[in-house]
Amino acid sequence: PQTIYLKDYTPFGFRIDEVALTFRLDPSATRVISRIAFRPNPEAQDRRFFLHGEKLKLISASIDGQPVAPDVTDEGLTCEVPDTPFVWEAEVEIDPQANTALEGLYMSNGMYCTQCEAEGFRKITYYPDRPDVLAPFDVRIEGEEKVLLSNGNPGAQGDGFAEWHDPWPKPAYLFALVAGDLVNHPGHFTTRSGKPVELNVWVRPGDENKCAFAMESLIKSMKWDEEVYGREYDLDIFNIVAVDDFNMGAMENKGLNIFNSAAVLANPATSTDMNFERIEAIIAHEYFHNWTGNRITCRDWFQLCLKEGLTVFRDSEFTADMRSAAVKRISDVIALRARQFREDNGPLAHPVRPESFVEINNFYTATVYEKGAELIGMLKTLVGDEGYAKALDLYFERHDGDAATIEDWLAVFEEATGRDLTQFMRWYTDAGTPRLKVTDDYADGTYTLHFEQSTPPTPGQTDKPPRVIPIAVGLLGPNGDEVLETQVLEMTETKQSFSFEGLGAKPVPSVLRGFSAPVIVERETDNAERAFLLAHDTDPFNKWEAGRDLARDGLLAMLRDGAQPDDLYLDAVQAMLRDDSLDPAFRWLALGLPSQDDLAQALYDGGTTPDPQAIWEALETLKHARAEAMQDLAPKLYAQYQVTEPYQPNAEQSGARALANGALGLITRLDGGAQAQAQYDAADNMTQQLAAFSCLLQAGKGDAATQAFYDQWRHDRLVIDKWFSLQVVNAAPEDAADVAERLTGHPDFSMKNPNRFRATLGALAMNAVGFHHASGKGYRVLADWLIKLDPLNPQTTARMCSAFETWRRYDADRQAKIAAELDRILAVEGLSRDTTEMVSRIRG
Ligand code: B3K
Ligand code: ZN
Repeated sequence: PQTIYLKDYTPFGFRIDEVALTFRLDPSATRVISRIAFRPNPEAQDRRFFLHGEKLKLISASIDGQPVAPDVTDEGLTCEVPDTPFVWEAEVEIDPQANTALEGLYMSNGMYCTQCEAEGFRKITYYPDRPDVLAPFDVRIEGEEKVLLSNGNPGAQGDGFAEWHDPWPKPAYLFALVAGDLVNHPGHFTTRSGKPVELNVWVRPGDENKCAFAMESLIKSMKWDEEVYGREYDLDIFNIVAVDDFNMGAMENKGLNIFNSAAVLANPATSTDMNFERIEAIIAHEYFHNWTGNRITCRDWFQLCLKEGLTVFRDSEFTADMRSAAVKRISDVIALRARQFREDNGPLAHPVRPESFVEINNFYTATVYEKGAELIGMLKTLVGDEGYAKALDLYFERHDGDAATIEDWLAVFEEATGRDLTQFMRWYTDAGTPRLKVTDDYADGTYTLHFEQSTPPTPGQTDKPPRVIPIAVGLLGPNGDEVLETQVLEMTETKQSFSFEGLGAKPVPSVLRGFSAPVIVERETDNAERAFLLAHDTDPFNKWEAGRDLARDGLLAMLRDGAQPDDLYLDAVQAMLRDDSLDPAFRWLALGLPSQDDLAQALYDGGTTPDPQAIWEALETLKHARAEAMQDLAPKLYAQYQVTEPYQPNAEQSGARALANGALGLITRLDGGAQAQAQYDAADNMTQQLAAFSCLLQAGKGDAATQAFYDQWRHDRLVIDKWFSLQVVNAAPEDAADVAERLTGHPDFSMKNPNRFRATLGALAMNAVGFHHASGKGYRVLADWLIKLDPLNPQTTARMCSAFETWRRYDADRQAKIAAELDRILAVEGLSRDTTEMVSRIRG
């Protein structure tokens, strides 16, 4: 397969003034008729007329009305064209029903839908399928379906057809079409300049009662983007559609966002608090793309973080405003460490702006998205709120309608704030997670913090010059009072020291407050200091972090030296749980323990080969010790945080439920599941029901609930996904692979539905101890199913290969077993480009 390089970018030889598309829908033989007005691009050297096209049957083509016979390959076509403006017309035939890759035009439960980002439009018709070619689109859909949707504003509609006009020039990846017998949940919004906008959430009949929350979230997002970023919506209508078979969460097509039904449908009976929060965030994310992604798009796919990093940052600000900022920050960092640090410290490490790729779909990663968002957060910290607002205004003003680059993005910050961001660019170009060593000293009232940064080599990059790191620091006096409020230190050198004068005693430092940079802090400290910070730090992130470090170091001591659970940790966590002045959601987060994967990485970094079984046992031992230490406290918390008001998926209620369910976990370890069964039987919302079900499964008392749950919910695909997933995630270490394999034989299992596939096989990878079971069964079952899925759906297959990305950490036996599975996958004849690239990179 061919590698594409950033350095080879050249503009397309032509510009497009207008695109007109007609779709004659048919499940197995849809006709797509295109009429495209091209003219030579004065800024391009290369005038070769190449149009992408894959899996298309070309029926006819003409230029200015004269039939032509282009040279057609598997990837597209070339043709002689005039050097003056001309009109290209073509008719192609495609087969949506046979499209199991879920890219291009496909069918899901009888409805037509599309997914074009990144390079799916070329499976719809011949086109320069690249993000820097922008055009207004006119679309006519002919079909029997009741609802026929595309981008932009509605035009003529009649029996069996509908027309749409999108006035905003857009790249083909933002094209969308939906046709089906759908029903809508309507809504309405008036923009701040008084423009009315019609809103709809379109679903299959039967799902009407799961739309209200998405609509509320959309309206909140529209308002927030006006108030915080000054961005108004720009069409007469905004449609959201729920689709069952979808490779990812959702897609920001102009005026017609398409969502995985799991990322939009919700009601209290079927969705958990976490589902609601995620839906609110994804609705916001896709909506925010209207400006950061659609009005200003990317010049090429290497610039993906330009839209994704910024939009993730914007949606996290939105959630912080709608809910608790501290809880959102902590949750984001937990996720960043679990997914991005894992990626950045393994064979798949790549820069936030990669320099090459084989299959772009493999680069929709935690690095591009979540680390990309961290970079925006650092920029904001470095230039301040006002500088950030000025830079963003300039960005929207200058680049509206453009396909822009990271250079353009940084230039607006430089101009708006007068700062030189040359060194900051390294965050975009250099892969790897910096380590930040911290030491300190104190003499004669002066306290000094010494920092040293270094970044381990990553694939293809050995040299890692120092980066600019914003380090937010506060100091606490010996009595716990803050003696220095948060200050941002700007580290630019490999080694750098910062002094603070006039201190009466040696302070305790609170370093990297709010997780001000995506780095790993290395500081030799003791548990007493951590307990002190946990009790006194005013920064909620670092307060949480102190508790997390205590737990982690205690677990590492258990694993390395056979230590007992640490009393200091047990006391500290109880003190915190008892502190009613703290947000329940925060306390629930502080009750959380490092994951098996976190511990494996920490051991590996410290030079010890992690043993997955031992890690799991240490966690079990600690969880049991906690349950015993808290046998009085847990039932009290459980009772205190029962929500008696009618269910609301808001931050306040969900925090209370999370804490009560955390307490239920502790109780279950001692009562064998009695309380969990009682909660299961009484539950009137999915949050309570699912938490109880999990506890029962963990206690080995889940058989009755497993049957009851299935009988109750068999009609609801999204709930049954949870049923598949929980059984695998909570299976005992030696059973996990068998449970997953058994469930693949269940009549409700389907390889064609990515949600169900992930709920079963993705869940196996989430059960770390089960996946890494010494027998190698976990590896084998996953590899078997990836091999089966690849010919149907390469994109989802390739993504799921990352389950193997940490393989080099483990012992020789496990490494050999994983290597054999990776080789078995690579040896498959006709393996997709997506999976070939992923597995080769992982294998190294
Ligand atoms: N932009 C899409 C992701 C497209 C993924 C293509 N493999 C959703 C989002 O980030 O909002
Ligand atoms: Zn996005």
